[in-house]
Amino acid sequence: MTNTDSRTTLVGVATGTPDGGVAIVRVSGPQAAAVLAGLGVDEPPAPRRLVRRSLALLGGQHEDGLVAWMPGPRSFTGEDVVELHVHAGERNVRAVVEACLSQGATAAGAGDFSRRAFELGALSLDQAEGIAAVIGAQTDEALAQARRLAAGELGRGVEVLREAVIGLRTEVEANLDFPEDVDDAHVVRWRSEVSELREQLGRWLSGFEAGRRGRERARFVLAGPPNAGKSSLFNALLGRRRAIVADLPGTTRDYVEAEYGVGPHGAWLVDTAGLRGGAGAVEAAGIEMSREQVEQADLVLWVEASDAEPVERPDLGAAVLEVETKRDLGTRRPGAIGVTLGAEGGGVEDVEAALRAWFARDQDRAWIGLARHRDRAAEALDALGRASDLMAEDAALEIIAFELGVTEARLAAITGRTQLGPVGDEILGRIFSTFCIGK
Ligand SMILES: Nc1nc2c(ncn2[C@@H]2O[C@H](COP(=O)(O)OP(=O)(O)OP(=O)(O)O)[C@@H](O)[C@H]2O)c(=O)[nH]1
Ligand SMILES: [Mg+2]
Repeated sequence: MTNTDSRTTLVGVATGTPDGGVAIVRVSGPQAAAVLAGLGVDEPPAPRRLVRRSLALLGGQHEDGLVAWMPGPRSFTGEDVVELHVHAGERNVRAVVEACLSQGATAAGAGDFSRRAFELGALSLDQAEGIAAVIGAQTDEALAQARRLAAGELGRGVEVLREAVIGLRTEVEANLDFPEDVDDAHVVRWRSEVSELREQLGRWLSGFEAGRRGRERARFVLAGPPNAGKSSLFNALLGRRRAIVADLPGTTRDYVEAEYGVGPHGAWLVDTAGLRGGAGAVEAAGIEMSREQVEQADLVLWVEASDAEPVERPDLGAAVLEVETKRDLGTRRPGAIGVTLGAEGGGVEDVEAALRAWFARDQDRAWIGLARHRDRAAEALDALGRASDLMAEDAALEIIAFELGVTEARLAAITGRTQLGPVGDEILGRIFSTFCIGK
């Protein structure tokens, strides 16, 4: 029997922080009450109440814990669930898990509980992915998007669209027997519905990158000629002395990176060696690294000092924010964000505001779909495009209905509300194996 077989009863540690005071051991499956009885708690407590019980472990040991009984289907997995709240600590938790195993439970693998929840219909696939994203979130914005996903926001939108496709397909199919009687007005309406659906899907897809940028850490790379004040600006943005500042051109050699928060967003701020020709071997190696960093940047902060000879800016590829440092010594590029670093400083807050604006610029288009959702949505859009072309060509209704069926299946794959063949099983395995054990 595998862990995904619903006849087994799983046991796993559900709590995430190793340094907490309490750990929760979760038991889920048809034998959950029997496992609990095996620990000396003959009667499950009243549902969804935490009650104190003494748990009989192996070797005559006892653990004083809290027990929650959540009979299916009103539980996380949809099955009978017992949660044991016990003292944390690796050895203690292992002793409790071993006691459950000795009562016939099976050790849960990564994502097994969530997979059960999905298979029993307690969670849709996109919601399960949202839970994994909540656990993996590295920034506040990533967490906010993950919570929306886990709450079913994406899935609900997809279902509305899928219902519309099903409705359309049903109408087309209803006319299969008498295609010669299809009213032109019908076809016109079908075409306009398809075009609305395509627009909606297109909007989602065009918002994917904005959503991704919002939740992932952006790379902001400081680049420019030597001695421009890049490291000074880097330190000023971070609010601490992280990189060496000196009036010697060529001070920074290795690039320096640090985590940098912009409101709810996360970023990496990267300071690089000043770009110039004719440098010695070591500095040249640093310059090579600078170029690599610039290539990977989401945004380059191009830094030049107001008192230096203008340099030809290389092609930077990414979006560029122009910054002019040493404004206390003059102004040469009025269009750039002016900064003066040091005691009489100013302008750093303008750079910060520009970085906030960089994140904010596309937040209203942001879509919370993950890469897998984007891929299925793109396939749905393709199929819908083919349906639309076929309608325009007055093609046979069968093949129009077929493409609408493909559209529907691709949308259904997002929420997982679809027939699961062997391929579906493999995909589910891939998704749930990225979860942590106990989820
Ligand atoms: N007057 C003035 N001097 C500044 C300002 N910002 C930086 N400096 C000075 O300019 C010199 C170079 O600063 P860095 O921050 O090390 O410059 P960098 O661009 O990192 O230089 P490299 O690492 O060599 O590429 C230092 O002596 C700084 O104190 C400023 O706004 N005004
Ligand atoms: Mg430097």
